[in-house]
Amino acid sequence: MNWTAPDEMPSTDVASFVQYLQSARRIVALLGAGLSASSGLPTFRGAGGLWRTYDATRLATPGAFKADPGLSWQFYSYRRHMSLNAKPNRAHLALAELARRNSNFLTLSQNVDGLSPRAGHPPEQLKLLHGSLFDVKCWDEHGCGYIRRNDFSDPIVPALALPTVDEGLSADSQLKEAIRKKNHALIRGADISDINVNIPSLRRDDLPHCPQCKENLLRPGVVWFGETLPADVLSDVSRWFQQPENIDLILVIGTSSRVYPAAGYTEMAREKGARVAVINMDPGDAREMTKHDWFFEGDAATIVPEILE
Ligand code: BV8
Repeated sequence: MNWTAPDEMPSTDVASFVQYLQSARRIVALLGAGLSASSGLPTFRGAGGLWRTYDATRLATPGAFKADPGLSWQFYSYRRHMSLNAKPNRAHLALAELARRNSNFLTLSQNVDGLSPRAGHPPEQLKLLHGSLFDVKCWDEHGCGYIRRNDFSDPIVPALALPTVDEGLSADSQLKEAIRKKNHALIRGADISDINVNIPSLRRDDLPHCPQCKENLLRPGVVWFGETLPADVLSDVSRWFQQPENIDLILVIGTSSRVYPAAGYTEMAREKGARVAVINMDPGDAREMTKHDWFFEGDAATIVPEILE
């Protein structure tokens, strides 16, 4: 990890950043879960974060889906539900505005919550590195190639409904009760494995099925650990980085920069001449990042509109 040597502490001076931003032409932003924290969505590693309450490698992998598609779908259905009920915050809106103002600005988002698209970010300048909760696609190594946008059904199938507590238990009370307990654990942020109820996985027939090939399940259109990022996204991003012109600035917003290859784009931008501005709630996380020129500590939803407008 390249530390910023003490005598080269990053600047916290907004005026110098704003002055530089005015002259910057090619700008890239790398976004993480911290950008959506103020919209009420939990981050991954932070207090109460999704990773703290479950082991991401247990849930955000193909193996987890194969092992228990019902558990995986409940995890993603719960996050779809939360994201659909969240709103883009002022940082999402400011980044969309910057993209409209500057066609040489590219946003690389690790977030799957759909908030940047809903903020009106020009789609051709927004690359969703890890896919989206609101795409569904045919599941299996080969699959039939079916992929569709689905940001309208919550839940995507009745079995994934978050049952209300006072709901009467119907004939399949065992299943409903189990789902209720598991979902309340999810909502409480408890670790699912802590529940000492032997929760039967959802019946395969109750899970979303591919309408095209009819036999495979549908899966969430996110990139799991161990999966490569979407080929079209990777080639668009590398084409942008390979343009001969230097990059003037990278904004690293609300990310712990621990997941690769996404986190590697900061160093790549620096190697193309970019100056680095980090916006993060945690100076500790910022210190572990590659050498940076500005560090603005605090909530992205407050800082980003201030420094971009
Ligand atoms: C791959 C979708 C090829 C699913 C996610 C080197 C090169 C290549 C690969 C690897 C490598 N080293 C290791 C790997 C493997 C792996 C990896 O990176 N592992 C990590 C754990 C070390 N990478 C992969 O598997 C990738 N695939 O490389 O393919 C390949 C294939 C096989 C083998 C090797 C290579 C695919 C990774 C994609 C995983 N999918 N999401 C889902 O969401 O369920 S990752 C997911 O977690 C997010 O998308 C995001 O990327 C990551 C979480 O990071 P953050 O967004 O940064 O969130 P976090 O909570 O960590 O931090 C929040 C930050 O915000 C904190 O700093 C906090 O202080 C700050 N903050 C909080 N509140 C605020 C705030 N800041 C401002 N304001 C606030 N209010």
